[in-house]
Amino acid sequence: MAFQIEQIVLRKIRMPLVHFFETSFGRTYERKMVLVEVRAGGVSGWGEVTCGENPFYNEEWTDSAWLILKDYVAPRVIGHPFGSAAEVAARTAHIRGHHMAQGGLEVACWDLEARQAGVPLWKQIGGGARNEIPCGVSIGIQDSVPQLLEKIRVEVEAGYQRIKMKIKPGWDVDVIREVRREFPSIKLMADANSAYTLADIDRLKRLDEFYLMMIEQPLAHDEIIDHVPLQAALQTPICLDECIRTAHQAAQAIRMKACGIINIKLGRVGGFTEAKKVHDVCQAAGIPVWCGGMLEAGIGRAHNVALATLPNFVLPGDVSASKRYWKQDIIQPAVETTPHGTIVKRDGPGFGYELDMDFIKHITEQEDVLR
Ligand code: OSB
Ligand code: MG
Repeated sequence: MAFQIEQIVLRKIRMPLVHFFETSFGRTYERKMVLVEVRAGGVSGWGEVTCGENPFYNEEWTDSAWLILKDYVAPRVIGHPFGSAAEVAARTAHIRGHHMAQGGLEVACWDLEARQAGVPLWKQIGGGARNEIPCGVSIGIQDSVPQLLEKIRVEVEAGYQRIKMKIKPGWDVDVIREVRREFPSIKLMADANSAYTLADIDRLKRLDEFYLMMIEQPLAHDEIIDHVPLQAALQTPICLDECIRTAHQAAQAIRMKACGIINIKLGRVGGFTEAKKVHDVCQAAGIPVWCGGMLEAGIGRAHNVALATLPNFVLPGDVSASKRYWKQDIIQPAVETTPHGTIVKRDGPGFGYELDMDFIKHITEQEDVLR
């Protein structure tokens, strides 16, 4: 459906996390996020930029995303006659990197298009293969093993279908052994966020005895090639996250046998158009995918739910209930899970939740209306 963006409103919001979240690259206590509202013909579409507060997961951070959107993305898209949301990514593809900034705008355009058509976002992107998406949780590095075991117990009892634990050198083999002793039959995986190198191959091989579903991004954030010899040496499938930013890279990684699974994050690949391409490449090659998370607020979470209704999202993802991260979310109702660890897709127009505009205004630290 054709549209022409008249205005873009950027809002920088700040939200404290219920509990700090620690990965191999650091601790996060609160999120600073950019919300993107695109306005056309009296309808608004919404997106959320998923980058971190610092350039530690990838090169982007909240303030870089703000500048990229204001100075490079907005001028290229405002007033441009788009035939459909599927054309938006190509319009900003000359910008090197900064996929999360570009993606924040791109997903807002899909939401806009779905709202203009009066259909749910999952339908607009070609999803709807399942009514409920299977959910797992990502549990950060804790101060102690008993704390980790307690967190896992809470999430297993809440019904989540798989547990992902963050690892780094020194918080890996011995900790996973304790987890396995306590929880011998849960679906368990580990995410290293690039904390190892090929020199650690013997240490990583020791993880095979814990029959993990997968090990996520063990090697460098921009490294595909070194994962090839590592995957050949491991029984456990490698899942790539950070280093897959395009469908082309997904195809290369699969061809080289660098991984057995791919985590798709909307922001990391620049939005729905590229995410669908990654999905299709993986599906054609028989590589299962799941939907990753970036500690999103409600808009990003709702977009992830829509994405995970595409057919090849067969593994439980990192999309979980709002309350695990937020005392109050920016959407209503908050994202909730069923007792069997799923989230039911929404059937209203667009991403299917209401925005809590009063709360959004309350937590907005900066706002810019671009025309
Ligand atoms: O690597 O998947 C990751 C959070 C921030 C940055 C990177 C990652 C994560 C998570 C959290 O694992 C997933 C979630 O949003 O629940
Ligand atoms: Mg990851």
